[in-house]
Amino acid sequence: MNTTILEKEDIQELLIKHSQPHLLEVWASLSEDSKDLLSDQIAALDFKLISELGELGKMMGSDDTASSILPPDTVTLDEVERKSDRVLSAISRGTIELAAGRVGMLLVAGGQATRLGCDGPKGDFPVGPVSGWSLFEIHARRILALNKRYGIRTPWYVMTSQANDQQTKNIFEANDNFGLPSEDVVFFTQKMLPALDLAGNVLLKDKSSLFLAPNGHGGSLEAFVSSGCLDDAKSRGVTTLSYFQVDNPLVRPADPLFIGLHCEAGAQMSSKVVQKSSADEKVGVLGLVNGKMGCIEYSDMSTELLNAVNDQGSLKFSAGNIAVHAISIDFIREITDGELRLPWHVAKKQISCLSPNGDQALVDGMKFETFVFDALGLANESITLEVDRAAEFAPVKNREGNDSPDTARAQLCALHGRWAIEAGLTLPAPEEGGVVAIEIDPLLAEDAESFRACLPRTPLETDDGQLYY
Ligand code: UD2
Repeated sequence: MNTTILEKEDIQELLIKHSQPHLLEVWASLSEDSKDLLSDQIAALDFKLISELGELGKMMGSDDTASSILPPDTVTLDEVERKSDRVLSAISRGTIELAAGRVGMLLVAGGQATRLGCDGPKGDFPVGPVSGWSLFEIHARRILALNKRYGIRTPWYVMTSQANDQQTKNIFEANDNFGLPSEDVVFFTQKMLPALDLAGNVLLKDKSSLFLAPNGHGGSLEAFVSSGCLDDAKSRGVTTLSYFQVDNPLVRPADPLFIGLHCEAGAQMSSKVVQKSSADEKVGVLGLVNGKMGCIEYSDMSTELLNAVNDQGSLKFSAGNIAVHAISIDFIREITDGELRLPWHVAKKQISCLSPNGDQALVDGMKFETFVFDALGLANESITLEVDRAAEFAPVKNREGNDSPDTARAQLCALHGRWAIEAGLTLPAPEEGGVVAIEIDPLLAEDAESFRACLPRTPLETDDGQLYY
């Protein structure tokens, strides 16, 4: 877009009015083309919000919200394994909701995968231990399986950010949407926000662009509505969204029990949790914060709170958030009607940007995000379901070590190996590192029971008496 001379004068006025003088200094030294590029970005800024965020960042000290947290009321793994009446009834309700096509999928994939350090979108990262399938492909195969199971067409809403939108679309296109009809894969983008220095000045990435970062996965709710996805979902008869993150290859977005519990309770937003593996595991914990359901991020918890124990001597705050939610469509409409005000979270970090003296440098700065789990506090009803970590949570966060592609692959192999053994199969010898390379296609089975059911009833016998299928 070409900015007219008048518009450029407006931009200068705007910058003076909103006390961003450093941008003016850069402005004076720019070529006309660079001015065009930068002025488009400046014109799109919400200066009122930027000034609020700058003030918030300056005030931010240690967070004390966590002092009034209580453990949530949870549907425990024990109850699920006992198959209580509530659990059985929820499974049949969830099956009805899924089979009727009333559940849509919402994937958040707008993050920057900084810790994993991959170039493109995280979803393109190969994690299938045998297949080499990417995270996107594994998720897609689960949705394909759901469609196949019930003869339905499930819409998959994929949230990207400006930083990875085109790349993500290219990957889906190059892979024929992983077998899903293109009309059923709907992309939408979240908003971006400028990063600020500690004094509240907008940072520049380079001379002709601002340093912009995605506004957090809390931005998915507003963007889902403003992009038209909510209307699209309604027109397809979707009443519940199954929300999940791109980084967990074991996520079960079409879990009848979870969907059923949520619907039977008339809940607006529900969550799955796992028992935290240790006090310092980097997951948020679900809890009642000042009487309302919420999630306290690990970085916001004091050491005392992280290590607090209950009467039985185990971790008091152990409901680890795996970022899987069921969200009702009407709830999203209701909370976004008017301005959705989720609390801002400030991350103070060193940001590689254009320093005031015009060099590329690391500057102490602030990024701002909202988190989707803060909407839990707006729900009148919310279910928290505890699930088996080994079966449903293998996050890919870091390049190596904990929560890395290697640990996720090993966990997939271990889980699928267990399904195979439970179905009476004999596993091949483990490879180096003790991992048996085995992977079960989500299109074939979603758990041990469905895997057993898809095998032929009678095993065959080899000459030496071994059974095989
Ligand atoms: C998140 C949770 C944490 C725990 C953990 C489980 C937050 C703040 N914390 O930790 O409590 O549940 O996950 O795995 O969420 N994303 C966007 N847009 C954004 C930012 C993130 O789409 O602006 C997506 C991102 O692509 C990813 C997900 O949100 O799929 C999580 O982001 P993260 O990796 O930054 O969150 P993390 O690991 O700190």
